[in-house]
This record gives sequence, C-alpha cells and structure tokens, in this order.
Amino acid sequence: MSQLAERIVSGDARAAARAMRDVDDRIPGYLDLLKEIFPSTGRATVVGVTGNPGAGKSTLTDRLIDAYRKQGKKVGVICVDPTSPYSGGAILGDRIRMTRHASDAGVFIRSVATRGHLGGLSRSARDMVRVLDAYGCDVVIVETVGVGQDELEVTRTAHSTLVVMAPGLGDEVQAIKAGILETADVFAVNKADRDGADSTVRDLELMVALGSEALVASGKRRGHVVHGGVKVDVVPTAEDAGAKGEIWMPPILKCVATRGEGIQELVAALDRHAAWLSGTTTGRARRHLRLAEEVRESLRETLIDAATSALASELDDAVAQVEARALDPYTATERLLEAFRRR
Ligand SMILES: Nc1nc2c(ncn2[C@@H]2O[C@H](COP(=O)(O)OP(=O)(O)OP(=O)(O)O)[C@@H](O)[C@H]2O)c(=O)[nH]1
Ligand SMILES: [Mg+2]
Repeated sequence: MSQLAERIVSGDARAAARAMRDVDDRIPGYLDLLKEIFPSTGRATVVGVTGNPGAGKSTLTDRLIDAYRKQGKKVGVICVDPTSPYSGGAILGDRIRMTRHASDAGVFIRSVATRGHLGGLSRSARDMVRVLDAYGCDVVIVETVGVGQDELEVTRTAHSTLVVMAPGLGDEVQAIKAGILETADVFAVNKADRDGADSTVRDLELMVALGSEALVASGKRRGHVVHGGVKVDVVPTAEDAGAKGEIWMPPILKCVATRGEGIQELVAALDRHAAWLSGTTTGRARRHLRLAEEVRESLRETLIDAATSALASELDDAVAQVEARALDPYTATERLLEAFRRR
C-alpha cells in the first residue's frame, strides 16, 4: 500500500483531505489510490440529503452531524453542486452553516465543485465517499440539490436518501422531480414552524400511498422484488410507515432544523431504513444493483475512452462519410466496432 493510502486508512485527516482533492481533480494516480483503499471501504453508512433549493438541507445536515456525533460516530459530509444555478454561492452558505463543526476532529466536511467531469458528478461523489469510508467515517452525508439529472444520479450513491421539503416554496410536492420522489427513503418536512407544513405532509402522504400502490402493481417491471399478499394502506399513518416486511414505505416526519426539533426521529427513521436494507431480500438486492450499475457504468466509460482514442482517425473518416451520405451511421458503428475488436 502507498504511504498516502496507509495514512488515510489509519485516520490521518490531512491525508484524507489531500486524497479528496486528488480524487475530485482526477490527478493522475487517483485510480491507483482508489484501488488501494477499496478493501478498507464498505463500512460507512451513506445518507443522501436532497430536496428543493432553500428547503433547509444544510441546516438539517448540520443537525444530523450533531446527532451522529452524540452517538460517538465519525461523520463525513460532501456538499455537491455548490455551483448550481439554483443555489449559487451555496458553498459559502454551507460552510457557514456547518462551521461550528470545523474544529471537531470527528467531522470532515468537503464541497465538490461541478466541472462536467466525464462520468459526471455521481462518480466524483462516489469516489469521495470511498475516501471518507476508508478514512473511518461511520456515516457519510451527501448533500445535493434535488434538481436535474446529475443530482438525481448522486442520490444513487447513498444507501438511504432523505428528501427535504419545506412549506411555502410554491407547489413544493409538484415541483420536486418525480425521480426524486421515487428515490426517497425518508421525507423530512422541514420548517414545520411555518404555516403549511401539515398540508405538505398530507400531500406527501397521498403521493407515497399512490406511489406504493403503483409500486406493488408494477413491482417486477421496475426491478423491485415485491412479494404477493402485501397489503398497502391507501394513506399511510405514522405507525404504518417504515419497513413492512419486504416493502419500505417512506416515513414522513416534520422537523424544524433551525431549532433542532424532530432530528432524533429522523435519525431513528434512517437507522430503521439501514436495518431494512441489510435485513431484507429487497434491501440487499438494492445494494447489489448499485454495485452492478457502478461496474457497468465504469466499463462503459472505459470502453468509450479506449475506442475513441484508438479509432480517432477511423472515427473522423466515418463521420465524414456519413456526412457525405456515402455511409449510414449504423454501418459506420458496426465497422468501427469491428476495427476496435481487431486491435
Ligand atoms: N423558519 C425556518 N427556517 C429554516 C429552517 N431550516 C432552515 N431554515 C432557513 O432556510 C434557509 C435555507 O437553509 P439552507 O439550510 O441553506 O437550505 P439548503 O436546502 O441547504 O439550500 P441550498 O443548498 O442553497 O439549496 C436559511 O435561511 C435557513 O436559516 C426551519 O426549520 N425553519
Ligand atoms: Mg445547502
């Protein structure tokens, strides 16, 4: 193992910071480092925190850090997409909202810039989570704005996704991406000190109920393992939410992040979800699916890189021919693939 990898695994914060930078910037050699630390990963619980801009994700994350620290856990935080047009300048805001943890050696906070990496944000985030995992974080929180496809991908990095909503942000339930609703494992209706929180909760309850009926109906098609005979209530009550055997119904919890209210309940719901993930066939299948996706995605990227650089001139020729209508794109692809195979 390289010295840097050894230092990370032994819990050296400066080594972890340096590795996070190298990984984010994709400094040559970063893949070797990731390879070295991989055997030391897989222990951390990864919690995604997502939701509309301004919903209170950072304030809530700050409270979650607190709660996990009280449990004696080492916490890593990755704030993604600070350059988003929706949350411009949030990097500073995030730092300010979490500065009280800056001097705590058990907390590691890092922002990730979005620079249109090949493989996207999700890969950078996943690689950085791995560094924090190897470094010994028990929990890694990934905060990302729930707008846009890239951000949606990031939620796939997490084991459990907490979707933060807030009343008074307009048609919040409708505004949030349908995809985000599907990835939600726990809902936090934040800013419950404001009017409208209860109606946001009711909207979500209805949506979750409709969603789970659709889920049961189309379970197999969407790749979920759904066992027969599972009763799904029309509107889940607080006691109904959570694990129902193989099915997980996202609980909806109110909180006031600024005052630290409702945080214990959120942490408890996230813990129950973690138990469901490791204790059910569906939960374990989900983990398997994530890793399979990662390997496939990585293979796809590597193949595209290899093929486009190996076939640079053939590729240009093919494009010119297609442009001249001397060749169709389908045949061009087949020929390029053949040429690549012959290499
Ligand atoms: N009234 C009230 N305000 C809150 C609550 N939680 C957060 N806020 C305020 O809402 C604003 C946005 O909070 P942030 O935590 O920055 O929200 P965010 O979702 O991280 O925002 P972006 O990262 O920019 O998308 C801040 O002014 C917070 O003080 C709450 O529970 N009640
Ligand atoms: Mg934020």
